[in-house]
Amino acid sequence: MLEGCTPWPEEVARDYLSSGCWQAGSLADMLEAGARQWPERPCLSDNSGTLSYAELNRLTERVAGEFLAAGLQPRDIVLLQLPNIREFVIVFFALHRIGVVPVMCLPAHRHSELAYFAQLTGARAHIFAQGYRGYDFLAMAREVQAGAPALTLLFATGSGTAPDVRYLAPMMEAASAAVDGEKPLADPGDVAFLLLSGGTTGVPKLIPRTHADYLYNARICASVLGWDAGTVFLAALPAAHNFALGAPGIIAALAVGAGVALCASTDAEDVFAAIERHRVTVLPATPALIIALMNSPRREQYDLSSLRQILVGGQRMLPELFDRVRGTFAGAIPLHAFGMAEGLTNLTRPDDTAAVQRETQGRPVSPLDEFRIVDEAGAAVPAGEVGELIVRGPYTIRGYYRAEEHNRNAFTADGYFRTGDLVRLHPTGNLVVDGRMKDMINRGGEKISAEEIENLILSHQAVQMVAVVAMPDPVMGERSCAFVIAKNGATLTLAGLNEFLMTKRIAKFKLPERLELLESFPVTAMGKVSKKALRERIAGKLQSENAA
Ligand code: OOB
Repeated sequence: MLEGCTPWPEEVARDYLSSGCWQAGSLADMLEAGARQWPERPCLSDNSGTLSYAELNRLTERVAGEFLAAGLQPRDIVLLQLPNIREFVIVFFALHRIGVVPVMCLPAHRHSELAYFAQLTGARAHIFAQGYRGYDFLAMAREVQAGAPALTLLFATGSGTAPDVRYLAPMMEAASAAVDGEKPLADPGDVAFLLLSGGTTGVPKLIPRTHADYLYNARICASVLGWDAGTVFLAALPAAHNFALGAPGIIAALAVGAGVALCASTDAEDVFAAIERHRVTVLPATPALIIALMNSPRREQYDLSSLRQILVGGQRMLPELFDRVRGTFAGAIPLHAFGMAEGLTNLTRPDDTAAVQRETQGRPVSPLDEFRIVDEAGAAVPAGEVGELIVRGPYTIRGYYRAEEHNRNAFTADGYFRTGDLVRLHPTGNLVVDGRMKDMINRGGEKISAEEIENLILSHQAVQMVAVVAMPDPVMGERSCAFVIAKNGATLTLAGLNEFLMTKRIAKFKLPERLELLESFPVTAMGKVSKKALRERIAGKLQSENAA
């Protein structure tokens, strides 16, 4: 396994292999098998047209050859930062063909996140989309490169003439297929890529997912959902995120010969147009996205009748929202996807009763997922009571990348991952998410680590103390609110604070959306800042403001 990663214990790995859930072969081998089995089937569609399985595989081979020619080698790590365009999928599989490990960055990430990933991993390349959404990714890439000596290669979408950049458009047309025959066969235990954690600590953690674990995760999701060649999956949520990538996601669709459509925007009209154009059957969405789609006045103008499954996850879908989705998209069932980048995927099933589909967040997709619901001492809570969900299994990691100290707390001694989610067992055996223990803000499915932002705010000269908490929001579920005690005589506005935070060059979605200045913070019996009291305070304040 890649250095800095925690393998499954040997005997456990042997069981996963002998039971057949882990199989030989890499993600690239999966695509190649698809190209042999159903070469002409539509595979990948975006605004520029549709590629068949054979075409996608051929492009992947070419780009892999070009990556090798540029100097990338098996086990190198690269920063992959592409939006939902065909190059994302082509590059992703090309890297796997040659055993290169991408860090799955989001297009929203900026200098601060990328520089950190580059330094932590010793990444050798950065692959980005030129000018995507008007942002100068090249300038950012060069700056990141300046602080990361191993990062010698830049790859950009399209074509161009910058001497320090290699362009993907000509690479996709190159005649080379240099990888044929010399492709390293991935060991099932090899790390395929590093996903980003939702994050509860000062810096985001990287999650090593192996070829075998991810393929199993994806395949079992597809099977549970009954996907087949007639399925068309739409990725409008970021493809680099576990929900759209494989749990269930793009990989799950390609594993069963289904079609994948990509939409580079989550604007309601763009999503509707993609559904109509590609006759999409499965739409994964966050509650915030599904609310935006339902609230859009343009919905009636599109033919959305192909939709069969609407997977809602990233955040809890309340029963009332479930009812609204059902009433709005006739012919499609809303299903809960309660997953995490660390592994465990829970789904409600298409054949669950309506009550179970409405009221629970599903159950683990694999019979080999072992979960427990425990109290603070780690003892199982009585059935039906709320406790922390802990889990281990064939596709849940045993450790974050290069995070030994953090891992000691994040996992139990016997290898269970502490999810930080508070759940209870429904009488049917499904899980109901009741809350969470982890200190993060879940902004429409996008996770913000409170500690990460607090550390930045603390470096502002006017700030003496800070606590960032979630405040309720009807669309995003939560938004972040910064409570600040200013230094004597100093003052601060939200605009001023955010201007300061933008100089730290972080992803914009992490900016607080409200600032509350206090003289002192409420504390717990232990004398710690009570975030619970702060959350209640801002929730109460919002309520009275809305009533006024
Ligand atoms: C997904 O993955 P992450 O890694 O961005 O976030 C995981 C966390 C969970 O631990 C939980 O706190 C929350 O997001 N969450 C949900 C949820 N789905 C995720 N909370 C309540 N209800 C749900 N349905 O968010 C993710 C990964 C794969 C599939 C779906 C979501």
